[in-house]
Amino acid sequence: MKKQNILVTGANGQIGSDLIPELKKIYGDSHVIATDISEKPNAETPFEVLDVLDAKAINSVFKKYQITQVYHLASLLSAKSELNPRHAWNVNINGLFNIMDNCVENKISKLFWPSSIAVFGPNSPKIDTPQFTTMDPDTVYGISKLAGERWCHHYHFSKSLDVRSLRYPGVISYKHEPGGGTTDYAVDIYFKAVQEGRYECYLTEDTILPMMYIPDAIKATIQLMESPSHSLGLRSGYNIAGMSFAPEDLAKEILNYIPDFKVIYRPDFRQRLADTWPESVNDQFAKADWNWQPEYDIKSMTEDMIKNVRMLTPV
Ligand code: AKB
Repeated sequence: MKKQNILVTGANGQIGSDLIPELKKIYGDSHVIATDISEKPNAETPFEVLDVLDAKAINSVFKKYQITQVYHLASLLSAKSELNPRHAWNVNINGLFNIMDNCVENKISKLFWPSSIAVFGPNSPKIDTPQFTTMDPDTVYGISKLAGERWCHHYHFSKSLDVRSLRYPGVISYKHEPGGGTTDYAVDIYFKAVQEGRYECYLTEDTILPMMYIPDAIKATIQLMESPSHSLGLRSGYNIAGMSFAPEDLAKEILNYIPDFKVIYRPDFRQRLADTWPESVNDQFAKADWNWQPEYDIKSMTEDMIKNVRMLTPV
């Protein structure tokens, strides 16, 4: 079998930080090339500084490492996108074009691109949101993710690009600090609970959103990418469900570990974004096409998060 060389963009972000070690286990350390707009201390190796808006630079990194597969994770998340719409469109869409065109030119065998539950909008059904339904996102991020999904579908059928995508719910992890999303409260709350015993939440206590613990998100990503192409009926983004909860549910779980934990609720501009997203999604296509099944619920995730955040917190 031909050796695979995997390129990851946005490698320093939340998904990249957990995905790269798993890819290295499969393909070998020197075959996973981490890239990002800047290098951080203790960056994964091999590492290249790469701006996804620079199509020529993408081409030369593809050639330098003889890349065969790409995980294009570089993106601006919802809260940051709302504050800088043009930049978000540029990175999220023109960056995607640059990657897809280079994938076609360099005959890349597979491309992964992350979509989001933000593709849904205020008129989408809120509960058990189907794969195919009304989609009228009115957030900057959601608009770019829905457009990106349509372009993925288009490149698959017009240029035979083997592109695969997931609509990630809010992803919860401890290796990486929250990076400008709306669902990030569900990461931050654990750190503040352990470190300060108190958290100020920017969403109301009863805002239910679809969420997923990082091991499930990584498992879904790799499982989708390892599936045979012919089994995949969707080239836009698969709905994947993990769990659904509101800030008050998470606070209740954390109280089992930190009994005097206090949360105060001060909704800000992110509330509007969350209000337009589903509470839960229907993932029947992911289950049918590639046997998707999550492992973690709010209880098992909280046990693991508290344990790991405590280990990361100096006493
Ligand atoms: C965000 O909150 O922006 C992301 C997402 C739902 O895609 N986590």
